[in-house]
Amino acid sequence: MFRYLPEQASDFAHKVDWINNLITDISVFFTVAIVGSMIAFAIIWRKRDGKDHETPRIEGSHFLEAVWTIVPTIISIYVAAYGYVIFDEMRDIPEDAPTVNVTGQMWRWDFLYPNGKKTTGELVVPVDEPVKLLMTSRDVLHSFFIPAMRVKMDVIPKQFTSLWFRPVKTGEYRVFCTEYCGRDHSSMLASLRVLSKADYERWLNDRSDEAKAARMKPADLGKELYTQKGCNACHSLDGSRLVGPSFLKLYGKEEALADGTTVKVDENYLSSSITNPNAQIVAGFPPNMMPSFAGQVTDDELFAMIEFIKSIEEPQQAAPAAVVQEDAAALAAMSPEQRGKRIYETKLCITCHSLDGSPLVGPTFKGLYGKSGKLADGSTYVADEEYIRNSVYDPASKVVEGFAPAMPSFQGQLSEEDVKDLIEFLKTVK
Ligand code: HEC
Ligand code: HEC
Ligand SMILES: [Cu+2]
Repeated sequence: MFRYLPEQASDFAHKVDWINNLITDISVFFTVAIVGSMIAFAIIWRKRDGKDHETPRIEGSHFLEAVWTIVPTIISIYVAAYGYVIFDEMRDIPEDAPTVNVTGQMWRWDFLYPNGKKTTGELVVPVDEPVKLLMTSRDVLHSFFIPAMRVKMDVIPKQFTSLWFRPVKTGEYRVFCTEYCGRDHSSMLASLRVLSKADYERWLNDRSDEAKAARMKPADLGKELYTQKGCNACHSLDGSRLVGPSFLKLYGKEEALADGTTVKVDENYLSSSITNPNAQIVAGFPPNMMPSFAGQVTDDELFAMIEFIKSIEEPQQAAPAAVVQEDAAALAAMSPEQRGKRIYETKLCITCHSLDGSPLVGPTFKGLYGKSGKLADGSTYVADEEYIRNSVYDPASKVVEGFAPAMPSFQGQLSEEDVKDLIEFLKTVK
């Protein structure tokens, strides 16, 4: 009964589960026994035929008292001792275990292997061999948790903590950050891949990706980073306005800032825009929108991104957004509502429009379709298909009362078909 623990993938797992299941069973047994007799007694000895009966005087029973003291004591000591034995085993790291370095930071996990290979978001280990993780954090407290291995440990800035485990079967498992560390804590995930020894050796010694990155020109690496780090969601390469300004011809220009000053866009300005975006806000753009990349990019990567931005002299086809990248066949197979939902999620509508009724930067989409409302100029409108189409292509022409005209136009970014799909989706958001 009550066997809900995840897959057992390390040799700790069955021991941890055994004691966990024992504690659960004992707790269930005593809960049922105690609460059950309470209820039974309350029914059997309830006040009958409206008469009060005198409560009998009962002297204590040494025998019973001894039983209910000694039995729980033995159980507790057993649980504590067994728990300590397993804990001790978990803390006793085999000397010969190869060490993988783990660094946590909002919101990713980086891994460094004994031969210098690096990965992000994926830990790869061989089966049947002990592996030690030596962990630290670049920013705040995190906690590294692999449920299938039954191990977890705090990850602390400026300090090393460690854990070890021995996987007993190959496969893919989830890794969580299990200590609340900020806004996107829940997406601080990684996967653990356990490979056969031969596959692991082959994987570890395959350094072709790094060699490729090391051979790349900084501007080319910057271009990869532009999509990898998600800058493409907010910055176009063709001059069009997304959430943030386009990178086209940005380098060298006189940029007007929100505080009325201007600044010449040079390497220092670009670098501070990336690592401290709120220090200088571009005129006409919202503050607090761009996440800071301080600590999230290495010096080499920062240099590469600056070189990339400098190279955008001609309009370029921005790297295709997620919707476009998706297999055309898969998109065609979706219903219009599903496609509309994808657009909502991938075209940033989600950052400004909620589905649950709460106002964000823009009004909520909940119950939007068909509702009537008021515009900033005092006139009223009904949110029909034409109105929504117009809001997407020309948001500034009709601004909803109580909201800033902060919505970017999606003219040229969303086709008429896309807008139809979006409307189908909006109809379902009641
Ligand atoms: C969620 C949207 C968003 C993401 C993601 C984003 N930015 Fe921004 N970025 C903005 C906004 C909005 C502004 C304008 C307001 C400001 O200056 O902070 C901006 C401004 C900038 C500027 C100054 C532009 C100018 O015209 O002066 C640079 C440079 C920049 N971002 C680089 C980057 C890089 C590089 C990345 C990826 C590593 C990135 N941004 C990711 C929203 C974003
Ligand atoms: C940067 C924030 C932002 C993004 C991104 C954004 N919007 Fe908006 N949107 C707003 C704001 C602010 C308003 C209210 C002011 C106005 O009407 O222009 C608004 C208004 C609207 C309205 C009218 C709502 C009403 O209650 O009448 C519709 C429809 C709409 N947006 C659709 C979209 C769609 C579809 C997307 C994605 C393709 C999107 N928006 C992306 C900020 C945004
Ligand atoms: Cu975390």
